[in-house]
Parts: sequence; C-alpha cells; structure tokens
Amino acid sequence: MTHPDAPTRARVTQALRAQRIETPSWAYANSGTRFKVFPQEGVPRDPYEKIADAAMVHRLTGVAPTVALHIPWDRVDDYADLARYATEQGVTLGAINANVFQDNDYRLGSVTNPDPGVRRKAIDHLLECVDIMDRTGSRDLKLWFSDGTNYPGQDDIRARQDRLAAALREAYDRLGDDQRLLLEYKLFEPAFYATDVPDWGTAYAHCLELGPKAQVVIDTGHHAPGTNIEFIVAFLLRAGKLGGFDFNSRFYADDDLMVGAADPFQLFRIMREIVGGDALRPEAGIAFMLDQCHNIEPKIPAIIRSVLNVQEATAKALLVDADALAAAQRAGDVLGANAVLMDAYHTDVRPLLAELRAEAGLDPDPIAAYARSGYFERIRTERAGGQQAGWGA
Ligand code: PSV
Ligand code: MN
Repeated sequence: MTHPDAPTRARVTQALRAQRIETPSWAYANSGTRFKVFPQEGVPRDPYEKIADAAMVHRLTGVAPTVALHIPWDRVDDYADLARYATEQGVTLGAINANVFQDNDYRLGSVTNPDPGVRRKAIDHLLECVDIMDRTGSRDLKLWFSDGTNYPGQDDIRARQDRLAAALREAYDRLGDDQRLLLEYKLFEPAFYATDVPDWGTAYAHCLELGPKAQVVIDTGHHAPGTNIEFIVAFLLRAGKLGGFDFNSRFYADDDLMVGAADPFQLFRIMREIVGGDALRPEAGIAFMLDQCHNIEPKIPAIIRSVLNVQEATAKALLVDADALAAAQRAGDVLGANAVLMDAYHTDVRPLLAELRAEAGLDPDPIAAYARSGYFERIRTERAGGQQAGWGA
C-alpha cells in the first residue's frame, strides 16, 4: 500500500485524531539499573515539574493529554492543587499507581505477606490511593505487586492467593462507581521462584472474581520471551477484561525501553487486535499508558519518540484492509491473509501522521520541534539545584 484512497484516509485520520496515550510521571525522572543511575540535567524535582514535562509532550504530540502518577513517588500535600496545576498546563491526571514494593516491611511481600500487620499496611496504601483518585479525578487504580517467593517451601502458595484475593476485595469495594481497578501481572522479578500474580490468567481470574470494575493491564515487558501478546489482547478484549497497557520494549527481561524500539512489528500486531476489536476509541475504556525508564537517553525526546511509535503502529493497524483480510481468511488463503497484514505493516505512515499534525496546528516533526523549542535549555537552568526526582525518590 503506498497511498490510501480518500475514504480510507478519512477513516484512518479520524481514528488517529481520537487516540490518547498516557505518559508516566516516573519516566521524566532519573532512573537506572541496579548498577547505576546516571543523573541528567533538567530532570524534574517534584511532581509539578514532572507534570510540566508531560504537558510539553502533549503540546508537541497532541495525543498525550494525561499523566499517570505513582504514589509515594508523587506524594504531595494537596492533590486537588496538583490536579489544578495539571489543568492549567493543559493535561489531566491519569492512573494512580500504588507502590507496595519499596518499603523494608515488604521483604516477604506486601498484600500476601505472612504477617497480617504488614498486609494491613499494604492494603491501607491501596485505599489511600483510591482517596487520592477521588481528589485527582482519576479513573484507574493500577496495581502491580512485587509479591512472591524466592525458594520452594518459603511460603504457602495457596495461602498467598487467599491473602491476595482478600486485599484486592478491600480495594475493589472502596472504588467509586466510575473507578476501576487495573491488575498488572509480571512473570518474575523481584521474586524468582513463584510470583503471586505471574501471568494474565492469574490476573484475569482475580478480576473475574472481583467484578466488572476490575480489569487486567498488560505491561508489554512482563512476559516470557516468545509470548504471543496479541493473543492475550484478543482474549481479554473478547472477555471484556482488558483495562489497558503499560507499553514499553524488552530485549531481555523487563527492560522498560521505548515502546516500539525492540519489536515494532509486535506493537503493530497488538494494535491490530485493538483496532479489530474496536477498542481504540477512548470510549472503549482501554488505557494506553507508557511505563518506561530512560536511563541513558534524554527523557522528553524519548517519550515523544515512544508516543510517535505507538501512533505509527496504530496508523498501520488502521490501514489493514479488513474486508480483504476477512475474505482471505474465509477462503482459507493463508498467504493472502498474511499479505494483507504485511502490506499495511510495510506502509510508511510517517507522511500521513505529519500531515495530520499539520492539520491540527502542530509541528509535523515533534522531536525537531522540541529541539528548537528552547524548553530543555530553560529547564536545565531553572532546575539546577535541589533534589532531582528519581525512581524510588
Ligand atoms: C513493575 O515492573 C512495573 O511495570 C509496574 O507497573 C510498576 O508500577 C512500574 O513498573 C514501576 O516502574
Ligand atoms: Mn508496568
């Protein structure tokens, strides 16, 4: 496919205009590996400065109007004030991510800890996060648990599932009518023997038991190598249990690199399932979030690049000729069906996206626009001194 015809172009651009991608506050902060955090100039020192950076990304891309918070990394005295500031900047506050993985008490787990006192503390944090959602107007409580065990026999696997279910129930029951609980899974790390929410099946089973306000979130970096993520997308969508994504790329484990960097074809296949399931529209309720760390590359341009990568994969997914695909599938035309997908995948959608941005009054090249904007030079000066925010700070 070289040039989409006018009706196709109209359909594709309309869908792209409605697309929304949420950026994570922590991606603007310093991060690193267990070996070293390399601090960067101009990095935010508090949640307000993270929001200012997120707003800059939105001004340049036009499709990133919300920013996710992580508590306690983004703890402030007055969340209503933070939400007000975000609105002034042109963005709103998105998912609230609970953090029950960085306290000394959580050595043996948080909500699945054998000690009821520690479990209480962890659950109270989840409830606190819903209180924060009430003040920020956030819809989604995103839960990831580092809980698990390192050695066979260390704890009772079934009892830990019971404790997990009880904690999720308390959090779920605290949700308002328009709020959701998004449960994230991850195969391993930091637990190396048995993780308590290791896979989508476990997350799905817990969400099913909880009720309609509980859905699964797919972090693209949280699977075993070779896992067919688009199958998970298709399955959960069909079951009405897909709540959203934490997008990022992995080469080895949970690498948290820019989405679309390691495997743009996988991202296309994921977005193809989303488009095929009519789940791209914001009203479909799928949260398209990034969950990334920019350890060596400049952060704001990396986040802009990630947003563009999601847009490009989406545009290609929208270009798939659904009628031709269905006809080939019905006819059992294996190669023909595959060719329909590959045809869309090989289309260079960058000119189309550049035109779309120009039509919306944006610079067609957001990365070049950022470089020209003087924003980095300004934050580098303004944010000299003070304590830069970082993963865990
Ligand atoms: C865990 O690896 C995770 O993907 C969860 O979403 C956490 O909230 C986030 O990373 C922390 O960076
Ligand atoms: Mn994640």
